[in-house]
Amino acid sequence: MIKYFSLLLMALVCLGYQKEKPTSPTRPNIIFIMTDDHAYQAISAYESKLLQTPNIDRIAREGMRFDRAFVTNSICSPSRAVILTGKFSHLNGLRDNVQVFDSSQQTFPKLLQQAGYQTALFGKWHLKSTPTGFDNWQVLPGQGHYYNPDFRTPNGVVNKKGYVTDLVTDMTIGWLDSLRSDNKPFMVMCHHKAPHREWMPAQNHLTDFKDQPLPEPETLFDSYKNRGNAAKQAEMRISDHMGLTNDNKIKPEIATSLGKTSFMSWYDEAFQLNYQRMSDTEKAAWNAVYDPINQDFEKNTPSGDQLIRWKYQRYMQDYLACIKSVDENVGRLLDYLEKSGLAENTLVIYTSDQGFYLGEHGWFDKRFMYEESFRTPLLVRWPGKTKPGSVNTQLVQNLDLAETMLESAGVSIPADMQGKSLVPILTGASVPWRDALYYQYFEYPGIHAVKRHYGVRTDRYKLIHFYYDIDEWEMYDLESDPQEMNNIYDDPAYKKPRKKLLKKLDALQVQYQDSEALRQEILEHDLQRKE
Ligand code: SGN
Ligand code: CA
Repeated sequence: MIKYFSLLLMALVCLGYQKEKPTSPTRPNIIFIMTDDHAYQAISAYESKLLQTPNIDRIAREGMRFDRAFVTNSICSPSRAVILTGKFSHLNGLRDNVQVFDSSQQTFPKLLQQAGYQTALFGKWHLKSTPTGFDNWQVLPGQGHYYNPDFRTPNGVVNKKGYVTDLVTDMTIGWLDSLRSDNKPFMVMCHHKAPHREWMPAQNHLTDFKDQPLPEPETLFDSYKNRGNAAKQAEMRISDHMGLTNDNKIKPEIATSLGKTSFMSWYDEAFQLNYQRMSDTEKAAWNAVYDPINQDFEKNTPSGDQLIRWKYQRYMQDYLACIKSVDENVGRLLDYLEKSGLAENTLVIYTSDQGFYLGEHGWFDKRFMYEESFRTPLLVRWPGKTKPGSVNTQLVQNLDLAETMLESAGVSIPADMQGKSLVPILTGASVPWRDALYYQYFEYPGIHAVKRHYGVRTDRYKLIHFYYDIDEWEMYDLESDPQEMNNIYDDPAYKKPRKKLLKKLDALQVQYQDSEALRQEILEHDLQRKE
């Protein structure tokens, strides 16, 4: 009897113990903030010469700044598909902005959802298919609009009044607020349209950079000497391919009367359509700023190098003003986390879908494996886990983000994901890390005419192969030539590192299951599609 009694007692003690013990350690919430085309050169945490971004910088100050964060394919839809799947473009099936994402495949939001996370997505999506893996979503159709945009929702398209960056943040905060009584962890993707082309600033930032001359990059007048044909033939030069109307906000009638017609005539119409989205009050505030710019332009009619300089300044004034709204809204979101008591247990990630040229090499846009577009900003705050103010210089990629979020949530990483979780880096553990990155770009023929290429980047060197209608190799010594002005592929002095890079490239293609045959197959498929 005593024996049974003591057994019962033991069982009760065990039960009681189990009741008190949490079923699992507290899982962090995750806020993933991603901008569109936000260059690291335009974030003050990265020592920008162009503007201050105090709120974005807060994430770096209170967390970790990654100085060597890159993408696998520097263009919007593919980057988003890589982030969702943790797989390179040739495996997740979304290689360019034209294709439709197969949203029936495995993604990290789905895995988090299955593990009990509440998930949501607000803002830019650009994957065409219906978002899956989210309890709640409201996304911009295609590129979306800056003023009074439409949103696709599970219940159809709705129009919202306001400025897109504010609205996307409102939705994110609104959703977080609706979860307050719930004790399930959450993951929300807050995807801004800004600062994507056509760079339309919000009403409260219209004049932020108006009278402030911005420093020009050293390579604004690049002649592409010592580079291959890909750089020479790309159509993304501020001089020749940036539109005076849609991009620089010169009224089509003024541009036409001065004989400065757009590189692509539909830019003029796009400008009108964007302008017409504004309310009368918004238009009046807009005109008060842009009419004098138009009048000055008409009076001074800059040409030659002066016109390039003028276009660069105009471009930067609008681009940076769009970022000011992003920064302000990142501040709103961080303040909300603070006030609601969520900050302590929330992992905050800030990144962009890729980098961007801010006049370097005379360009805007992205796509190339050259540093400005290959690199992307990456700032992470994880209270109690990541040492405030830390800086990391390891080679990391957007391919690693799905794995990172899964591991932080205690969810196992599927074997077919191809990146590496950044959790050990974030928590200060020392782990063996990769010594090279793989890159691929497919959208050619296509807008901006950047040729198909792939390549490898190590700590010091970069090797790129441009293919399809050319067969050219480029190699750069990033230590002696950080601006990538001098292709050393055929330089006998670099024979040894070149050989090593070629070998590394082969190894990475095997590791990531990419191959010459697959590229050929993809090429044939894409060309057929374009006919
Ligand atoms: C639009 C832009 C391009 C840009 C692509 C892709 N032209 O077509 O300049 O490269 O989007 O951008 S625009 O005049 O319509 O703005 S991405 O970020 O979605 O990949
Ligand atoms: Ca983009």
